[in-house]
Amino acid sequence: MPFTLPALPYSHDALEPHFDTLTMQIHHGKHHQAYVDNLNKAVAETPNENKSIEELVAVAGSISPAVRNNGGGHWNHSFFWESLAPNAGGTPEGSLATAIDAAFGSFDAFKEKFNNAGITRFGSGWAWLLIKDGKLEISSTPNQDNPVMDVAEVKGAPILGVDVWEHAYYLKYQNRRAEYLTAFWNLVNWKKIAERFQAGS
Ligand code: MN3
Repeated sequence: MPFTLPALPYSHDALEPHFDTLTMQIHHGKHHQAYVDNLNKAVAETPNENKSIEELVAVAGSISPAVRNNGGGHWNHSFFWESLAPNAGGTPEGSLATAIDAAFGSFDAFKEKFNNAGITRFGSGWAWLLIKDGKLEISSTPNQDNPVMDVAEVKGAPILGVDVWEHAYYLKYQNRRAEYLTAFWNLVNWKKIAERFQAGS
């Protein structure tokens, strides 16, 4: 079994009250685990079982729907957990703050556009902040697609993403996706996002 569920970089109750403990336990321990398990099944005894998750996701559209959906699910959730932290939120600093202002006008304008990408994604998917051609852009993807996939409409290097599947928020926020997104900003680990920005720009 080449892929395993990564441990969260904090405890399941660490993101309270914004993301509740039960949602985190099920989201990480059941949903993410299922993507890992189904990805392992999809690559078993194929030439893809020795590839890294990055290699698989880059060509996901040409392998199989199972690898696209479950490989995307594994990549996206691993990225998402690392994007969050307890006692986080606030605003970015330094060159990332400057780049956000340059691309979107202000931090508040950026947040509004990012929230809108999440709110208007019909059904299940993700909203992203990514580096494309040296500039910051916002996009959204359906299902478990992401900007590093060959099938993405907007391709680039993501530095922040948010899961807008109902399983990410339904227990606490029911149908109120906008409230979940408001809570999300209290958890964004801007130190990690800035590291990704430095690495990708
Ligand atoms: Mn999810």
